[in-house]
Amino acid sequence: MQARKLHLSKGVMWLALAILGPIEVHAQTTPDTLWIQLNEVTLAGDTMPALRFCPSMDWDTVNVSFYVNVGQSYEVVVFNGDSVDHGFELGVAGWSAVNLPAGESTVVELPELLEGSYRYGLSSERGRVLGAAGVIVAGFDALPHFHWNLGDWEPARMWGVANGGAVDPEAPYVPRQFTVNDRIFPNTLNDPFGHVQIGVGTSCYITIANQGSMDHVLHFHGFHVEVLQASQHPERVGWTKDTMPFLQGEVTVVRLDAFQAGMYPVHNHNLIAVTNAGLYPGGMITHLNIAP
Ligand SMILES: [Cu+2]
Repeated sequence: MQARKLHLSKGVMWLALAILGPIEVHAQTTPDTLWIQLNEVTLAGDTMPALRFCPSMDWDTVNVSFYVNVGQSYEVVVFNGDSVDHGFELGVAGWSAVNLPAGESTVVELPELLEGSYRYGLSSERGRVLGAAGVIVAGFDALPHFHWNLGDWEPARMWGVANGGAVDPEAPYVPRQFTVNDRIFPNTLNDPFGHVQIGVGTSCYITIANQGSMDHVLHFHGFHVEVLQASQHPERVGWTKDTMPFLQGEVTVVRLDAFQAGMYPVHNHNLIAVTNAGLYPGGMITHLNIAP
């Protein structure tokens, strides 16, 4: 049973590794508090302003994604560490953004959810462009469950927004960095939540959330996966495919049945998105590592 392990601090994790052997961590249990923090990230030489939902007061470059139980509501405290007000957004019908005043903690009541994966984030342009967004997974916990938050980043546009500007809708959008869970390849292979590592003859779920400002398309090598959820393409549920597009904001859940061992890439089919600042290979690439 690999899903639903507690998030552990690095020190505790290493201690646990020394005593118990490897622990697989795929997502966090429901947090009591989310900390919105403003800082900077550097990817392949580009330094950019960044907003993240962090699991503690400490800055973290990776947004929190977490599990909830199906049909259970939760109160989560959201601290807005940014200098401007934000709204807490959740990708469920009828949700209206919860106001998060700057510098304050606000209790957000997460509703009872049906089995599925849901995008959460900030409602403002600043919040979206600076990348504060993750997923909440309800159910789908009978198998290991990995997640891929897809992101695209144009540093000049981000600095403009961070300094109080607005995105020019007429300006061409030319991102230089492309991420899975806020990491570029090959660092995607160091991601316990995103790097699929399971044994041959076993299965897992993968949540794929397009958190970016453009549409994306992924190609799986080695396997066709079954679509269990596609928030903007309900007709795809039940399809078995190796290539799939994801509209902006779309959240998809697939099931992978690992019938053969080996190392198989999954990559963006748009070749600019498999580069780091123009250099190939990079960006939105991860691997399916299926142990014999
Ligand atoms: Cu391919």
